[in-house]
Amino acid sequence: MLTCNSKTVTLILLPALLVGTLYVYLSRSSRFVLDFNKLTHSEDGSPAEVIMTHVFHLVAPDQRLVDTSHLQYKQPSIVNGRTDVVTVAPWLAPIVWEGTFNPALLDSIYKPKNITIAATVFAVGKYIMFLKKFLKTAEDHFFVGFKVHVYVFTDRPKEVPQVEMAAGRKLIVRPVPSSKRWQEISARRMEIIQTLIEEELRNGTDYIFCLDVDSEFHDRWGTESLGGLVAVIHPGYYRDDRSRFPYERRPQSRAYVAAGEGDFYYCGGAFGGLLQEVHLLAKTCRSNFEADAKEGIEAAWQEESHLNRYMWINKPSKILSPEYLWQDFKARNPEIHIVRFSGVVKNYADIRPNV
Ligand code: UD2
Repeated sequence: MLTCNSKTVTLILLPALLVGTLYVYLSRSSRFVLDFNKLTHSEDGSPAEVIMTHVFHLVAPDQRLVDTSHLQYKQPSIVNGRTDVVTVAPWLAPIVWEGTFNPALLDSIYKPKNITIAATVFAVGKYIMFLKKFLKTAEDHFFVGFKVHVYVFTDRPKEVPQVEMAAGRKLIVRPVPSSKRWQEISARRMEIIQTLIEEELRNGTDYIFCLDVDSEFHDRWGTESLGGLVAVIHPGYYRDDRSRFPYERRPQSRAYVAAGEGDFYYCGGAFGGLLQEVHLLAKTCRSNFEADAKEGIEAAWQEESHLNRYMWINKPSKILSPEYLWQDFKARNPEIHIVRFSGVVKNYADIRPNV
């Protein structure tokens, strides 16, 4: 039997208390130091080392400990819900549609984690004209109430509009060179995102989303979109047979997807997830794009083709429905109850440096 004398306290209880405190601290903190050197990947980009994180540990705050009011929310059901759409992928990743999640519940889970979300957006050449609306509408709908750092990459830093931002949210402008080819502007984003993560974000940001600038937010885009590797289903092809997806079809390219293969067609204009997952994606797509270029091949849809190949091999852990990137010129299909983010109508001949 253990008697509690001073020797017992020093030898057993004190170390146990220290270990216990450390465990609670580590399991509560949502952030951890990243060691990018440890993250290796195969030719396809599949991580050789499994990325484990307690960010997936979702703890609903115990309201009795916080204050007296309990968060009241609708009882979840496993027999009533959306029946017009598929809400889970064959590898059991959720597909997020309006009506499949409770925003207040999710926000109450993520709020105590004190997370920071980075967003990257490129506004090179005439695309600067889209930036103001993008930034203003992001203030109204993108992770409202959370710490958001928007990184704008542009060759026209002086033309970046002043947009009032709420406390905890900020805009960071980074100059990038212009280019005579839109394909290059679009494709170089992977390299710049990889470098941004390595050089600036690694110890202060939890999640990152990479978004097209010629788009506006119309409704909530929030904590329901958080996940390890997050892909958005392209609005143009989600009702089509995969033989019609515009994957890269030449086997010489590292973005190649053969006929009869592939899951969904994902957008190049919106993707994200945990910092280290997006780092691996950007690094892999960049190196495959550059290796292709050395052999004189440019994939059909540049980085979007490489992203689609990557997401086929590395299945996204959360999939966002086309609500998360619609296109203004498209009539809304009945399953689209809400358009959250949508590409504006644009005349390519007027805004791109080459056609
Ligand atoms: C699709 C994708 C886009 C990209 C491209 C293939 C969607 C909705 N869009 O859009 O992400 O994969 O196909 O390359 O999935 N940009 C500039 N200046 C330029 C040209 C492009 O800043 O002169 C940036 C800008 O942030 C723009 C993005 O690159 O939003 C994509 O270019 P785009 O909008 O012209 O490509 P698009 O509409 O063909």
